[in-house]
Amino acid sequence: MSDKTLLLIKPNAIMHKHAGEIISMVESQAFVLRDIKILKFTQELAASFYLEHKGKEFYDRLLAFMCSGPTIALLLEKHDAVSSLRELVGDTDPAKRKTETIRYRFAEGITENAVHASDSPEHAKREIRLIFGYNPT
Ligand code: 3AN
Repeated sequence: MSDKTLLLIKPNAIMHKHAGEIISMVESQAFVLRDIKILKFTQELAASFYLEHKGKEFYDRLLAFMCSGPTIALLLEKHDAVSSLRELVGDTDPAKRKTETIRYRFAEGITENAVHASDSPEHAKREIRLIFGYNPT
């Protein structure tokens, strides 16, 4: 089934002018771009987005980083979009990232990791609603 997911191109990737290359990598894997938005995370939006990480050791660092500059949000569609995009993005753990992934090429560590991709269809729906303000159809 064709479904939708969310990709965030994070502030460090935009600062280093990697947004174009990241979008090219996504397009080359046959994702269809359904919506796009540039935004700057506020503390409130970042806190809602990363609610599940509240209280973790890296939480404050993560929120400060996400609010440090602009982010580009992409609403993407493809067969098995969530798992396909997670594969292209690469692992959370830098040591486990495969060479052909976005994070292998552009992440600068575990927090400043260039991109976010929704990790389940349920989270994709919630995150798309938070960022774009509507429910994906
Ligand atoms: P992913 O984005 O790979 O799904 P999550 O959802 O576990 O990873 O974590 C959300 C974000 O929090 C990560 N993208 C990363 O920026 C940051 N993060 C996760 N784990 C750590 C950690 N151990 N130390 C620092 N930052 C982390």
